[in-house]
Amino acid sequence: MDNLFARISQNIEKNIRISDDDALALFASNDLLAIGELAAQVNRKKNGDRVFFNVNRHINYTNVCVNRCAFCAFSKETGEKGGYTLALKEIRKRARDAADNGATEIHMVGGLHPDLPFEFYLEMLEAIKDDRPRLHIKAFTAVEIDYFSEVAELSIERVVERLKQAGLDSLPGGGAEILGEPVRAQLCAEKISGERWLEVTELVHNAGLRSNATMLFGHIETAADRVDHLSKLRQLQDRTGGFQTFIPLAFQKENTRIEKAVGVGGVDALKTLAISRLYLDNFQHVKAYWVMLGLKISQVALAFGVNDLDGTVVEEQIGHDAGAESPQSLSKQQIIDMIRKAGRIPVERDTLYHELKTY
Ligand code: V47
Ligand code: SF4
Repeated sequence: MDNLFARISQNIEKNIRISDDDALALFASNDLLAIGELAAQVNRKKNGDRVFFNVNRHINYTNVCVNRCAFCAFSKETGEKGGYTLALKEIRKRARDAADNGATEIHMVGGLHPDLPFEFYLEMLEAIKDDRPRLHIKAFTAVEIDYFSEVAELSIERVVERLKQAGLDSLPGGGAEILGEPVRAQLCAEKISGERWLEVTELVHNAGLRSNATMLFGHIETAADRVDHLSKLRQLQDRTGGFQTFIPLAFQKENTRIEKAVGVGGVDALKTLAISRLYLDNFQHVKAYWVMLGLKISQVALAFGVNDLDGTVVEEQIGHDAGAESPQSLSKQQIIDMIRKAGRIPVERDTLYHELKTY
């Protein structure tokens, strides 16, 4: 095992990327601090002592969805109690309020609604941009883009072009789940395949939009599934360079059909973040999404290769419907304090990682 750490450390020095076998060996290792130190070393080289955050607001425009992913506690069938679709007026109001309270980004995703026309999504973007043209709209996962192309009977290229014209600035990283098929079939059989997620993402990058990548972990997947997932992302990033940030999402099990999952403990969370940092040498940023990880683990993650704490969020539904115990929202000051108390330098960024202010 000592050899493993020495070898990886030397490889980092020589910019040799870590192999799948080494990543698997790291997952099998219990030397959390050694893994964390290696990841911190890589992050220090890439990003120094600075930790990014942004001021944003999430808007989940509908929870009505034609899919039934086993891990999702958020979605409802048409007509089911608790199903909702926000009116354009309400979406507009939330975005306006967010901008007036200092937000630079709207993060907007939703279920695959059976009846909404493609124009609805275009109008949402236009309405937000109409009111607050400077707001960056990060919206729609590759899963939604694929669905719009079906609904509108347009190619992916055309869908992306229309969304861009209407105001779409970048894409979040959802819908990736676990990209490898055996697990994906059990998790979300109706969702687009992992291969299609990668294909749509590649087209999005080719159209000049940046996006993020996520990995939903801590349910039924093995370490080998995680490494395979990372490998697929690293290969796509080699081709496009379009990914900005990697975000491992810790599975929340309440109200899901995988309630028996052991869930994600602190050790697994930190190990997964650190190994992701080590493996994804072509990603500039690794984000600890505090909504799913909790505030304390997210703060500790800053010593395990993480350099981004996402944002203020304001109102989160996907994780909280599944039992997440984190708050719904953080103030800018709370995020700054979290970063400072970890001995790091808080930097407010916009969605594309332009630095807005160092605290
Ligand atoms: O794709 C669903 C996940 C994702 C659960 O790009 C769950 O900046 C945990 O992608 N437990 C949506 N996770 C959220 C997402 C995201 C979040 C924050 C920032 C960014 C970004 C992207 O949430 C879904 C799915 O993988 N999810 N259910 C659950 N029970
Ligand atoms: Fe629908 Fe997305 Fe939930 Fe799957 S994860 S059921 S696609 S809202």
